[in-house]
Amino acid sequence: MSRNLSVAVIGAGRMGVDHVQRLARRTHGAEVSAVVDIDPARAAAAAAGVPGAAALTDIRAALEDPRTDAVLIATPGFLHEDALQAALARDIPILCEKPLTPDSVSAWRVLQAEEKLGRKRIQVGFMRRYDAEYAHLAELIRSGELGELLMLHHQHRNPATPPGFSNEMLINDSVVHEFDAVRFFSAEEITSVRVRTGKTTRNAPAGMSDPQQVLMETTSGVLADVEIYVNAQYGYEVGTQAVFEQGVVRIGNDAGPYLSARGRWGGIVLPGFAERFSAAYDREIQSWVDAALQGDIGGPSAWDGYAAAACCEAGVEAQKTGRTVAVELHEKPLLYQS
Ligand code: ISE
Repeated sequence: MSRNLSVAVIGAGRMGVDHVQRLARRTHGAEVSAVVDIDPARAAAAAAGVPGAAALTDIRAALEDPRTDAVLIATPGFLHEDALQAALARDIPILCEKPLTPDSVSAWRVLQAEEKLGRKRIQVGFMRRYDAEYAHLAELIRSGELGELLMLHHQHRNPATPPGFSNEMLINDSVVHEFDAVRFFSAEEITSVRVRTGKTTRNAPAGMSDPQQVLMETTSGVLADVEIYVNAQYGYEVGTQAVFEQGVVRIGNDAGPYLSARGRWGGIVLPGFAERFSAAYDREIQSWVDAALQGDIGGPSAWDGYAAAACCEAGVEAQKTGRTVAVELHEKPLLYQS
């Protein structure tokens, strides 16, 4: 394909608007063919000022447009399956914001539809894999330079949560990133999840336990724990300590620059995920466009999205019961074994 990849962005909420600007202004080889949203005013506002971008209210109109080469799905997770099935029917490249779908059963239906095409078409929006520190840690693990990976300690702190954010969303919307991170770092499946709740911050909404501790184990016995704290107040901080046979690696502390002034010193803490992972989102979308222009797809696959959905289901059950819950997965289809 000599020309730009012409992308229809589905969903004009916060992530959709962000991706429209990213594709139009910061991604080489891409342009926006349409912005689709059920609210015509939101679609028009998101498409405004973007050359060639039509404002539509129906994904099928975007898919029927011969200009559309690919779709980026940024609607709420419960709308993903319909959009994915429609885009797979067009057999075009798809970037689907996490989650692939909200549950493993619907995720498995999407995998079966993709498998029928005989090739991968879906990349799932686990953008942390494109964070420079995450990529460096993954390379260190693969190199074996520090011996075997033994444990992973994650801190995932949000300053506050939007209205309606629930206990379940701590798992499905937030810890889903650590489920993917542990699978990415260990290159293994997660076999069990346990969730512990304890003393709760007064800054959490009624009924929410915050912070929570999520414990997981992988196929070879790597132990991972996540402090998920979504009303931490002070800022947005996502860090990981990886423990090896011959060393420990720490990533995610926004060092700054360190400032010494007015009798104080310290680094900076960013206000939110959009700032902390801005470069990762850019790399993620550039990587997806580059691959799509070559007729390929890389990055987190629909299998990764399905496995994360299964981990979330186990996590929510563990959160509700206090028990350690096994993660149940189908056998991995051949398409996803390479
Ligand atoms: C949010 O939806 C995200 O995806 C952020 O990356 C994550 O840090 C946050 O906890 C989620 O609520």
